[in-house]
Amino acid sequence: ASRIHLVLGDQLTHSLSALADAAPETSLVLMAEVMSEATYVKHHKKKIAFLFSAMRHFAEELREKGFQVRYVTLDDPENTQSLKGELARALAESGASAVSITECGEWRLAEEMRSWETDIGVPVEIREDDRFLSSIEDFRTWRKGRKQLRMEYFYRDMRRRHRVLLDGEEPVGGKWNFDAENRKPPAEGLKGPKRISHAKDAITKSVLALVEERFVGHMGSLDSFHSAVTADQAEMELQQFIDEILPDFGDYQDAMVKGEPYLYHSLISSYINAGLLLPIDVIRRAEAAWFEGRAPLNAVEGFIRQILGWREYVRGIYWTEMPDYAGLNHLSASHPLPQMYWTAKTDMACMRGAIGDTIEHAYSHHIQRLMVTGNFAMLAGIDPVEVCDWYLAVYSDAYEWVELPNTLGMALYGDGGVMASKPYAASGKYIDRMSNFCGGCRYDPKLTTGPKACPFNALYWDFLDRNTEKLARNPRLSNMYATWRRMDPFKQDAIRKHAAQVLERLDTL
Ligand code: FAD
Ligand code: DLZ
Ligand code: SF4
Repeated sequence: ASRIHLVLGDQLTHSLSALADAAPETSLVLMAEVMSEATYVKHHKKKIAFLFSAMRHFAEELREKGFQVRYVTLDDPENTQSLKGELARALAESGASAVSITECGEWRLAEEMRSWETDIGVPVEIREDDRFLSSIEDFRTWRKGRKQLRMEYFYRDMRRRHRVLLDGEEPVGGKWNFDAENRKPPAEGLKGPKRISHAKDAITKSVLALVEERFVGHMGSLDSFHSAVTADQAEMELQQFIDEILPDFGDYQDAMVKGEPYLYHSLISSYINAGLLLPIDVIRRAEAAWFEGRAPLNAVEGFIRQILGWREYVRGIYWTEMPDYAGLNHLSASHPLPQMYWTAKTDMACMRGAIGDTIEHAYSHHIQRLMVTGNFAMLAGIDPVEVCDWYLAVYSDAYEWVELPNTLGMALYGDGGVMASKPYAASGKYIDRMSNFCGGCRYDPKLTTGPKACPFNALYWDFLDRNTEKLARNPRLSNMYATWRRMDPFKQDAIRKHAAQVLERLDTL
């Protein structure tokens, strides 16, 4: 072969730019399972199993299309356990003299790749990842000269640029954003539809055995693994979502129900992020459901905004803010991450639910990530590096380009407002309204002090109080600060004392 085309674990797309000029006669496609990628954080077992099985299936598909594929398994005795090592070895053994790669999703690896050409001594061509709908350069241009970045304006531009849900130049339905309709609390007894569970084939079974053996001590269990591992299987789930679930996506987007990890969410983030589904295809399918009258606009617009808006926006923020971004700690938060994040052992029913779902499924939906585990970490002042490492490890859809802005920026306000116009801080009252967790909790969302008080409540006021200097000037918080200032000083004092006690016993809540 004369050229090596490297395909990373989250690049499992046949139209990938690295493969654009691949030809069976002259090309060698390289894929490698390596410890350096599998352990830079302690990824959840289900995340590693999903990715390795999907990688192996993708390699099979390439072989069926006639390509030569060099696939290095994790337990191959010759495996150098790093991508650079595997590339160097493949070059030496194949005699190839050039390399094609699609730009990768994490700064850490992108930095490393910059030196490969010199280190290995052959031309390494790094191509744009055109699976995204905005290139990094487009985003850089978009943000240039803007003092405050807001997703909403980026999103409108993207709607126009890709002509999504448009009527001429105007948004269908007369509004760009129907979010106000998407905040319904859960109705009594709300249950999500039953989801597809994929059978495990021989490839998946051998991956599960490998992961069980090699990743002892990583979060999770593989017993209930049922994920899609091919594009066809991911497509089945997308089809079910569009037909049966999307119509209710909008109404219950922010709702949380005990024992219902999925509700009306699509569960496709790991598939899109790994390349099994293309974002533009997903968007067109949802759009068609509205045009054909199969789903209401608040659901379809809300769903499309997550993919065409938020997903592209956070990626743009990541690549235009890194590398400094990862070190920001605007609120000087420094507590260690409480043990409950690894064990789900806590009397706080909402935290137990959200973390329990995470341990079981390597998934929890957006509002649980943002308003339960994220909100708690922000209010308690947990060190953002520890929080970000946790999110990067435990979700099967987690890659730093998407995890970091969501965690550091959106959930923790650690970037001081690059991502969000105010901290998403909320007390137990919000969780009580949007979920059914509080009914089964040892704590009471209506109490702020005393042994039964919901820990979120005192922490909420204490968070505002502690951060007065940094936050009180934010006009979107002025009502909350006014309420705090009007509060009886004795009550304020009791809240501060209770918050201090809560912070002392974060590991026994
Ligand atoms: P749905 O609710 O069905 O949404 C549809 C799709 O929209 C998702 O599949 C996803 O591709 C996209 N999307 C939705 N919200 C976002 C968002 N805020 N940013 C980017 N894309 C979005 N998402 C990840 O893909 N990887 C992560 O590592 C990740 N970490 C997060 C950490 C925190 C603290 C928070 C608050 C959010 C994080 N998200 C992350 C965003 C979001 O929570 C997940 O994309 C979503 O929960 C995935 O589930 P779903 O496919 O059922 O999504
Ligand atoms: C996440 C991951 C894991 C667990 N393992 C591998 C692997 O063994 N080989 C590989 O090519 N990619 C893996 N990945 C995905 C990479 O970490 C991902 O491509 C980079 O983080 C850039 O997004
Ligand atoms: Fe969570 Fe507080 Fe409600 Fe308990 S009372 S479930 S801790 S919000």
